[in-house]
Amino acid sequence: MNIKLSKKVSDALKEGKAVVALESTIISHGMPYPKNVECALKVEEAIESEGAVAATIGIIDGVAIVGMTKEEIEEFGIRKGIVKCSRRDLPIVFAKKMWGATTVAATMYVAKEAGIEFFVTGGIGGAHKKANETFDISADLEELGNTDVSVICAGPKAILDLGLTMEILETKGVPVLGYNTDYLPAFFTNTSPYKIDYNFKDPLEAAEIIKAKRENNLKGGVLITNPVDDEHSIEESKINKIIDEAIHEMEEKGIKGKEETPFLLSKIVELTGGESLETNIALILSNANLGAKIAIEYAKICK
Ligand code: PSU
Ligand code: MN
Repeated sequence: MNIKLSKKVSDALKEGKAVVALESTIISHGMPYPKNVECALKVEEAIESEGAVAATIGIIDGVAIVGMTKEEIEEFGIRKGIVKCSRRDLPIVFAKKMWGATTVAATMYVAKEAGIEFFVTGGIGGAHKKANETFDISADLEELGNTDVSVICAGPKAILDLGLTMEILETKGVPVLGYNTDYLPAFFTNTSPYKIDYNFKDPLEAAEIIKAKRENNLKGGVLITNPVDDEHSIEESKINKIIDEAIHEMEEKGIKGKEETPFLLSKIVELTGGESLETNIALILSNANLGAKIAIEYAKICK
């Protein structure tokens, strides 16, 4: 096995304590330095201050570390050449002893192997616009269909086709829950026209739904969406214009495949004059608080 748990994480799991996994693509490919490292450390603090244990996941010299140290997180924020690692990249990165920043899909896989039920991130990947022609559909959706991990996020990024993304989640049997909302949050914006499957009002309710999914062998993930607060939500028409501009530039430059999401995220930061980055950080912190609370309720009802 190319997976290693920190002592803190492995002790917490043995004792049935709440543990929350975190990804590293967001650190290496999702945000500029030094905000990426600041944000990653703040997210860990937020989880721990709720009383859960944070486990940031990344691959170092071919070993997936579950529960990275502060120094390792810092290194993921600075080091050049860390591979953006989705499920298909894992065997290569393991065998070649490379460094890999895990995406939602790869982090879910590692979390499941480690025995962690909860995973907090910013936004998941999904069906890209024009996916009906390009087939560019994030492996995150496939992983949500197959892997028993609950993912807390602020919705799929609005750089995606949200309607198509919801259709695929339905096909794969992934329940989409919303925290005090009937509509799917769209990452930078806290709402969209798409209805989610259930509006839950408190962390215990979400924990009970996850427990019911596990007890009834309904394989796969649960997607828990948490809308960003009004203060940080960027107006839909404004962000959509910027997204269109970013996509246009991406197409002109011929950027494709796994480079698309990192390019779009950094272009949007540039075009919003840094506003989208502040929103991104605010939403992850809020997801961390919510995720930790759900994990704690879950640990209580599963005792
Ligand atoms: N959400 C963010 N920032 C990110 C990502 C999501 O706020 O950097 C990353 C996640 O790791 C996600 C990945 O799994 O983007 C999706 O990439 P792709 O579309 O290439 O599958
Ligand atoms: Mn893709």
